[in-house]
Amino acid sequence: MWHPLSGRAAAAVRMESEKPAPRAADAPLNADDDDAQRSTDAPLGAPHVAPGPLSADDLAQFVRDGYCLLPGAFPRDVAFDCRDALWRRVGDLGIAADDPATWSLAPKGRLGLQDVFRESDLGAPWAECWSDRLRAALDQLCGAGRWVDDDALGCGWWVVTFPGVANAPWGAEGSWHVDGHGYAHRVDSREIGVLPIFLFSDVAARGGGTALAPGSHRAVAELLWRAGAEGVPGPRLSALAREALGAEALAGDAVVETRGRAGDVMLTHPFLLHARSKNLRDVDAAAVRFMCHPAVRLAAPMRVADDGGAPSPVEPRARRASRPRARRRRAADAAPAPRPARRRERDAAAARAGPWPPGWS
Ligand SMILES: O=C(O)CCC(=O)C(=O)O
Repeated sequence: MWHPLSGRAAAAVRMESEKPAPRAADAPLNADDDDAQRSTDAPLGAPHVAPGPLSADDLAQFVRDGYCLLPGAFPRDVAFDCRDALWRRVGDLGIAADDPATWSLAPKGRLGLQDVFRESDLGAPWAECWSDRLRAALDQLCGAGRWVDDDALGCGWWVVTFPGVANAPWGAEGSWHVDGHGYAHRVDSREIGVLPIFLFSDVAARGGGTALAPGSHRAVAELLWRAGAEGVPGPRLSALAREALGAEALAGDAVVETRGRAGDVMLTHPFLLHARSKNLRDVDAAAVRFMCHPAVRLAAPMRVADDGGAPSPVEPRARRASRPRARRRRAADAAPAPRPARRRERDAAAARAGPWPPGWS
């Protein structure tokens, strides 16, 4: 059988900011409705979801925090077969599992390998990562038939993190970001519906598991509501989200580490801020962290449920202001006001609103 990792040229080493955008999606719905004041802090609803491996608590956690772990998402021996193949791949760079002295060839103790192994051109072990169990969980999160299950699904964008390089204390090391650097994000974007984080090695505490900012997906949804149809380019969205959340939300105990066993998948919301983290484990080949974060695309734009709606867990919650409140707001806007006072109000409102780009409401 053709082996995907054999005979390749020197590894392309990239970091997440250079990841290619997921395949472009059709133009999304216009989320900018001037008749509605929407907010994403609505109480959590109870979406109708298909039965599957995720429990009601898992689904509630996904809606509330933006992630949940699917243990045993794919077979553990498949994970280790993939890891062995990846060790052979990094062998192209002169890095060997049994020779920690070679690990320093990875700049700053990490490698980003751009290879993507797709079902269409690979057999085992890669295809087996997209197991029935994982697919059933994606049905629960997105709705059956609402995510793109085609032969473009793959495993790739490997981030390998070596122990023995970073210094304590543990924390995020890379920049906090949402994935999807190459397109303008909208609240109903379909380029990424779920971002699964595949574990190909056991990842213990302080072992370099992707750092997650719980609940940040709701802040990002709020930013996207404000942006409306124009959307926000990925890097700008990440910067705005970091600013809106503040440093405290992205440090210390506020941060959650992705931990688990080889074969687990951490299912994350596409709006969740995440970052690389330090691998502070002992120098041991078993502690070298192998993960990948491929995007699962949606088959249709995100739906946004209003009162009484039943979106899937990935879809943003929205709440319409009552019509009387919207009317009051319009009436207040229409009332004449002394110009200087109005200007002062606007300035104060702009200062409260934060560093939005020009044209944002
Ligand atoms: O290596 C990690 O844990 C994070 C990688 C990441 O954020 C990405 O590839 O987008």
